This record gives sequence, C-alpha cells and structure tokens, in this order.
Amino acid sequence: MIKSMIVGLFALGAVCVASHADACAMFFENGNYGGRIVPISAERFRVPWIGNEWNDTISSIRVAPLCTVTVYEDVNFTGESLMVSADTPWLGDWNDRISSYICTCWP
Ligand SMILES: [Ca+2]
Repeated sequence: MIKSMIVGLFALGAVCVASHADACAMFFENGNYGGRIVPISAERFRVPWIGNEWNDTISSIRVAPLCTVTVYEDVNFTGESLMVSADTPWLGDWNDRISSYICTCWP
C-alpha cells in the first residue's frame, strides 16, 4: 500500500518535470504521430507563421501535460481555430490545415 503510493508520487513528479523540460506541443506530418516532426522551440509559444515547409501539413498533435495549443487555419492567428489539450492522433477536419498556433502552459 505504502509502496504503491510512493510509486504514484514519483510518477506525478516525473510528469511535472516533463512539462517544464519539453516543448509545449509536438506536431507531426502524418496521423498517429508519424512522418516528420515539426521542430518547436520550448521558448517560442506564439508562432504566427509555421513556415512554407510545414504549412497545411500537420495531421497529429501531442500536447505536454498542463498545456493547451490553439491552432489556426490561417497566418497571424486568423481564420478558424481549434483548442487542443490532449494528444490527438488524427486531426480529422483539421488535417493539413494549420498555419499558425499559440501554445500556453500552466507555470
Ligand atoms: Ca499531413
């Protein structure tokens, strides 16, 4: 009983550390986190233009714990938007549409 509680606390600590060390989110070219990974700086959470190489290519997203990424259809955070707070292996209607994004995390 006590041992399982300690293991649980350790796991919780690991999640907290990961949320600070990693980027806010990870974008992938294909579904199920496949294909090329879009490089995202851990410090750069507001990206008004994802760039020619990655525009309208993203098909799946991983989101770090306690973070939310808002993705936009067009540049400069315009057009339709979608908030993603959990890992999403297939973006469905949003497949190959993302052009800009803002990512926010709890401190
Ligand atoms: Ca794609």
